[in-house]
Amino acid sequence: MSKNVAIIGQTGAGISSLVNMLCPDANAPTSPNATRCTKEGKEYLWILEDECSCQVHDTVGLGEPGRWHFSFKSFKFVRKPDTWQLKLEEYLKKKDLDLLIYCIPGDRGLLKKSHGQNYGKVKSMMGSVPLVVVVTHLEKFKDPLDGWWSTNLSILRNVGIPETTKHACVTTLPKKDLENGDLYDNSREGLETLIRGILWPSTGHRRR
Ligand SMILES: Nc1nc2c(ncn2[C@@H]2O[C@H](COP(=O)(O)OP(=O)(O)OP(=O)(O)O)[C@@H](O)[C@H]2O)c(=O)[nH]1
Ligand SMILES: [Mg+2]
Repeated sequence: MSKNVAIIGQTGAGISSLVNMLCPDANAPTSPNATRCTKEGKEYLWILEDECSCQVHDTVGLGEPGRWHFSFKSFKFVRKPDTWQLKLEEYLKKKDLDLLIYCIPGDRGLLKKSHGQNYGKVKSMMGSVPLVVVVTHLEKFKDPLDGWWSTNLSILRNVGIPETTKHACVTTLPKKDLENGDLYDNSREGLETLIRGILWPSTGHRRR
């Protein structure tokens, strides 16, 4: 029943924080600095109830999409991949992945076109692996966190993430940093429900 799940996204989206939420013993390094923190992919074990387990992969974050240049090979304009994209691709291709979780920040002003462009890149890079979205940075969202998605459909459309994408809406801040600890528990549960629904559909959803 062991599976491989990679957490991916643009640098700073909360990739490593999400790993720590799923695997509380992981202690994957996180940082508020402007410079990137995770420079190599690394896997951590997540043991769920009922003997399910996962290798959860913390990965290098993607940068802004590279510049356009004309490729004489394909005879069209293409974006030059940045070194972090190449590094991520190399890491992911070596793993036998069952699921990709793409993090985007949902806080006002943080979600940009580049998040959608990178989503498109990952989709074409890893086409056959299921790809879901986790919206992070939602601790200030007033309604139930799940409501973020339906409230922001026009923004999702604008950045190019299909509204039908399977998703969870969360905060990945540690419980100790939240005034309302329920937000942490709800976020964790929402994540587990999303992941279980794809990896082990027969084990039943714990919520919704
Ligand atoms: N407010 C808020 N901050 C968050 C959330 N998730 C992560 N952060 C903060 O954002 C910063 C970056 O988080 P990381 O988990 O290191 O992000 P990352 O995507 O792994 O970034 P790199 O490894 O640098 O590419 C840290 O200071 C986190 O505490 C969230 O849901 N809400
Ligand atoms: Mg990181």
